[in-house]
Amino acid sequence: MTKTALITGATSGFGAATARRFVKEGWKVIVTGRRAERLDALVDELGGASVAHALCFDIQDADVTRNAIDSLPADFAEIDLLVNNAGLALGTGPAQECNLSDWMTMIDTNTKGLVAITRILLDKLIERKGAIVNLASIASNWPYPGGNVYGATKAFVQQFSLGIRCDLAGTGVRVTSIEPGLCESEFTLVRTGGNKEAYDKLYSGADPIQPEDIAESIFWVANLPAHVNVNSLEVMPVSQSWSPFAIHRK
Ligand code: 8X3
Repeated sequence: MTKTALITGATSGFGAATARRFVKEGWKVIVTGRRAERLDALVDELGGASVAHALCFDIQDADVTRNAIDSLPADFAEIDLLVNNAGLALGTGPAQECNLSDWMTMIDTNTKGLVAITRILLDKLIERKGAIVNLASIASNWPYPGGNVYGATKAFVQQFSLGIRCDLAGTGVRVTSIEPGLCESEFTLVRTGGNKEAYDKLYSGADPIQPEDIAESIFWVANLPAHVNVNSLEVMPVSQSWSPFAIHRK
């Protein structure tokens, strides 16, 4: 039986790579995002309307999300896997210099949007003994300067994943938190407000993770035998590790 994955934030990066990975293995995908042209182009690239369906909406609004899910055609209405990838970071500066509206946008998208679509799809996922893969971050686990609200939203995603796994015990639904580290994608351009110089500097000589690496992790997690649940999976490039604690001296 053909399985269907709904992937949020599929217009670039992890989301688009994940859609490609699953379609390659015979899955159908629902790709969601805010940029209709990119979604339509992705659907074409993936093989058209028989294998991919675009849902264009802003995940920050729960009512809009519910309407979008309700609009799914019958052949895309049964969902086996939810990949909660939509999310963003805005800013790299210290908290005392941050813009409050950037913080609210991250909270609305990374936590409230993710919670809303998860709740809206839970009955369908339980019906199919499906799976949820949530994109958290190494920022869920490790604080770093400038991570402030972004890291807090990703810690929420990780804890929400573990929490709903408790509630879903006995349903057969699997839940995983994936925690990527330095990855080369549009994510960094968004975070730096389109600063290509900062983007190039961050990745220079770092051999970062590519979106396809995370798509591979998601595919692996979602295709393990039904009795296996990966709770959390932290993935860094080999070039990334930890520094000593900072000590401010007088
Ligand atoms: C993205 C990875 O290192 O920018 O979540 O926090 S990092």
